Formats: sequence, C-alpha cells, structure tokens
Amino acid sequence: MSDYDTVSADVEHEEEIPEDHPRYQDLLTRHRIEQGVEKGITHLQGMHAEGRGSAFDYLLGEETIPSADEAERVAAAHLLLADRPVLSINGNVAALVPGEMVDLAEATGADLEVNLFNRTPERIEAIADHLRDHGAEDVKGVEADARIPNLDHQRAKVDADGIHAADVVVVPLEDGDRAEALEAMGKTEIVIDLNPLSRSPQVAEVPIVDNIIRAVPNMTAHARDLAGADESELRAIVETFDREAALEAAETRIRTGDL
Ligand code: PTJ
Repeated sequence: MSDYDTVSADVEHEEEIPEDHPRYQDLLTRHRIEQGVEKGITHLQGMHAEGRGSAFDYLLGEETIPSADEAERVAAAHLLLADRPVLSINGNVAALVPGEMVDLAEATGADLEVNLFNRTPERIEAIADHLRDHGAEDVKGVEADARIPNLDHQRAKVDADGIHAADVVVVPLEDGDRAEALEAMGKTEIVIDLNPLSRSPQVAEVPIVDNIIRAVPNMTAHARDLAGADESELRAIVETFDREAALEAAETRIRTGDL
C-alpha cells in the first residue's frame, strides 16, 4: 500500500487532509496546485513543475536542511538591507503561499509583483486578486511598462517601478532563462528552488534549496528576528554566506541522504 492510499484523491478542502499523514506536506502542496489550476491562477505546466519539485523534496527528507535555514536568514538580511526589494509571484507561488508572501513583504518592506512565464491578462488579474484576498494592498505587475533585456516578449514584461528598478529580487520556482536575464541586469537574486542543479539557483547570489511552503515562513521569522539588527550586523550576515557551500550541501543531501 502506498502512503497515498489512505487519502481520497478528490479532497475538496485542505482541512480534509489529515495533518498526521506521513506525506501531509506533499498532499497539501498537490491540493493547492490543483486548486490553483481550477481557479485559473496556476498554469497546467505548474503541475509538472510541482511534480519535479516534490521528487527533490522527498530526497531532501521534506525538511529544511541547515544550509537552507542559513540561506533563508541571509535572504532576510538582504531584503532588510535593500532599497527596493521585490518578491516575484508566479502561478505556483500564488497557489502555494499567497498569505505567506504577503507576510514576508510586510516583514521586509518589499513589493509584490506578478511576473509570469505563461503570461495572459486573465492570469495576471486572477493572481493579483488572489493576493489581495490574502491581504496584499498593492500588487505590481499589471501595468508591465518595462522589459527585462535579452528575454523574449511575454516573459520579459515587468513594472518599471517594480522588478525593473529593484535591487534585490526574490524569484521562486523560476525558469532558468529569466533568472539569468535578471542576474545580467545586476540584481541580487534570491532563488527558492528544490533542484540545486537547476540554472536558477546556480546563478543566484542566494540559492535556497527548500520547499517554498517551508522557506517563506522561515524567511519571515528570520526577518522579524533581525528587524532590530543594525546595518553592520546585517552586512556581516550577507558577506559570510558561501553560496557554493549551500548548493553543495543540498546536492550531497539529495544524492546521499547525509547532511
Ligand atoms: O506561472 P507561470 O506561468 O510563471 O509558470 C510557472 C512555472 C513554474 C510553470 C514555470 O516557471 C516553470 O516551468 O518552471 P520550471 O522550469 O518547471 O522550474 C520550476 C522549478 O521549481 C523546478 O526546478 C522545481 O524543482 C522547483 N519547484 C517546484 N515546486 C517547488 C519547487 N521549488 C520549491 N518549492 C516547491 N514547492
């Protein structure tokens, strides 16, 4: 019998998923992605992305490993130091952690911007509404009056006073081309991605190899802890971070199960 056999596939509300189920987080994640597709928030391709992520998470032990926790603290420090931090939201992020992204934006003074790989006006509006339903006051990305250079048309659309002008950008579950193009614009990129070998974490200044469901609340908790820290303390946290070591620790955990 598989772990899934005890939970019906047609769960209507996430409260029906038993919290003591051994694969609770995975079931919750799948349910939220399905709901996202049904609401027109998440693209069908988001299901494939989720399936890939879930396999890596299984190998990570479905927990935040110490190197990811450190990266999440470093990310919080970067966001607190930034002049114009922006959190980029796609269809998977909106389905999985809408309220948690709003909390992180509040804790760090960041803006929220919808930025889609498969961009349509309907999805942009649906995601902006969904974020507002979860407490967001201002959602960028609807106007899209600027372009990321060297990227083809739809994926390049951003707000001039949002991602285009940002100094620090959180780009979760991102496709590699756009992550590289943002990096080429000189932005400090914080990438959340369960696959440490994917191009996005490989180009990020802060790669976070963790499930977004765990990573975002943990970043917010770190940001709240660091809220009273002075600039020199935040700079020390950022400067001592070793991105190569973080990527290596995640890959080792996935390949061997060892920390
Ligand atoms: O909403 P759109 O139109 O912007 O499209 C979004 C998707 C995710 C479909 C698009 O960006 C895409 O195709 O992304 P990729 O290239 O499939 O990359 C997604 C990455 O996110 C993969 O490396 C997955 O391992 C990773 N991933 C998936 N689920 C999670 C995750 N990382 C962290 N937490 C997750 N829950």
